[in-house]
Amino acid sequence: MKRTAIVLALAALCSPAFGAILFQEDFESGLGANWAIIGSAQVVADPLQADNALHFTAPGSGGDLFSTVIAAPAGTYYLQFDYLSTADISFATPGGFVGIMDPLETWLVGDANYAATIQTNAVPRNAWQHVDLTFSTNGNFLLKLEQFAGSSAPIGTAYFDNILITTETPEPSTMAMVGLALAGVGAFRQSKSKSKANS
Ligand SMILES: [Ca+2]
Ligand SMILES: [Ca+2]
Repeated sequence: MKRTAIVLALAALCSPAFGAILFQEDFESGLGANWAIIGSAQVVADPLQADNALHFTAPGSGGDLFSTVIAAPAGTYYLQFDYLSTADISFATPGGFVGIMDPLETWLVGDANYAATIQTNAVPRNAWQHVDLTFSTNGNFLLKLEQFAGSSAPIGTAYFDNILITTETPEPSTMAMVGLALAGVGAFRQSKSKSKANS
């Protein structure tokens, strides 16, 4: 029994699942209940795929599209989304920025000052790219997106799709695993010697 319990505990620690979904948006139902302030954001036909995506019809600064409150205890979470610039490569900065407010403003994705970069001349054009990062929040937060007013690309050429925020699944800590294993071996030996004494 003890061995089974240890195996189950280790399996739970090693689970590759993303954990709980906090926020999910594929823009197939317009800008519905997920969004509190819409600004210049519009859902349009994905220029490369047979579904819908998001773009902006006016430059933003400080955020253009704001989500409703995403309930979350303080901690670290995963953000992933797809990003496309249809601006010609001669426009050095394609414009996409993504941030949170918890309630303080933190830009997570943008130019080289942020955790992930989608605002440089190295961003591929006319191809969706997957962006994926971890971030921390002090508690409940809003997600916000824009095509930055300071970028060089023509407005409307920065697209977003398939936004997903999930709870972090921590890597199994080696020390925790060693501790569990030792505790399990100890318990197993104890019950073995008890059953010997009883026989
Ligand atoms: Ca979509
Ligand atoms: Ca798409």
